[in-house]
Amino acid sequence: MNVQMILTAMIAVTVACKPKAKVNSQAHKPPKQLEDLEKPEGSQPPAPEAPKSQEPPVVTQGQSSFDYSNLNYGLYWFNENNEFAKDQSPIAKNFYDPDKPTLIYVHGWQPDTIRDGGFESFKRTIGETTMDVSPLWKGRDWNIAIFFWQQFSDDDLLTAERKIWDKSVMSWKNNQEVSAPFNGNKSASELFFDAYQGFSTKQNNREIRLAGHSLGSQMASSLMGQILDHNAASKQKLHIPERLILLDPFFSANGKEYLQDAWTGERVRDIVDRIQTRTSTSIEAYRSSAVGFAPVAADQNRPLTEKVAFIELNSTGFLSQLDQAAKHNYAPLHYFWSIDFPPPGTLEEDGATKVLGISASTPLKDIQTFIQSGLRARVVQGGDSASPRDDIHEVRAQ
Ligand SMILES: [Ca+2]
Repeated sequence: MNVQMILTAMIAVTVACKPKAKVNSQAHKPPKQLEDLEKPEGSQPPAPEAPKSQEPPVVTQGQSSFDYSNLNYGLYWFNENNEFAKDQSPIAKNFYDPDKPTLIYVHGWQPDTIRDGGFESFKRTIGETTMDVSPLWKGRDWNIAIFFWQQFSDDDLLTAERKIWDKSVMSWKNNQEVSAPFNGNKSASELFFDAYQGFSTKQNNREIRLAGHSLGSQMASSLMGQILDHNAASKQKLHIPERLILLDPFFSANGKEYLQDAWTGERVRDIVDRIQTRTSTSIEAYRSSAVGFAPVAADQNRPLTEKVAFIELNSTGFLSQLDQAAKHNYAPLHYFWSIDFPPPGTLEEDGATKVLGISASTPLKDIQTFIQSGLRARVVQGGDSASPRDDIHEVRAQ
């Protein structure tokens, strides 16, 4: 099956988000100024109110749709109602709290998304199943964000992939489907780095996960490489995500002139090597379809799967084998949903180490043990339901 056709169908499913009614957020009062609290008794009557400070107002309202007549991209924080607000300070804590652990998700290719007014969110539909996973994470006190770059990635597949690495082809599309050159002089992954740097400098909690779907896996990997480069060159170190999650990643075949003839999957493997040499970041990779690690018209990238905690999800019998688009889209839903259940149980071959299965709720140390043990897993039970609740993983040596 043609990968471009599969991915085209996939996107049509993913981005069918309808704007919903606005929900009033709680009014947010700024903290009292110190001088208000420490005013001595008998002091002068209060002076006329000083002019308002130049600080911008606290963002308390989210949005539930995009205006594609202008260019919008960046890191957007989600509240528990699947509304989102662009990363900026100050922002209400129900969108972003620097003291909380944080999940940052980045989407992939988005053909025709701008024409259709669509976008990804944490409310996802796969086959008969619609699931809003944002309450699962917000209820566990996580910040959750999406890096949106759909006005760049709404392009032909290979150009969208190239924009991740090569600023010379950056253009964006408006709601009239007119493309314009991007004047920011940065690639899509460099824009992602800028957004991450802004986040990292205000973030206190170091429990950070970075998850990318499809081409978004290349975005996430490139970001990791840029963080390592930055930290090697600068005294102002950025937080390094504890966990990198590649969800049905896609790498096109063949060497790229813009990567000095390297394949995109090869470039990501190089970054993975650097991550594993220099950091304690754990890396998970989930395959849910014939698109991810595809052997035809793409790069299967077997050497990558051997370096990370690799989980084969394509025993997803609740979806038709012909519907590879839905299977491709299942990986993010599976990962986000799995935070709601204990780590999956495992069946093990004789002599295998007793390990936990891999999911969003598996502790970091258990994922590291899994990787160090040279194991891989595949779902052998529970594939006839979308929920990860009933999944059993078979674990075996690589
Ligand atoms: Ca299941």
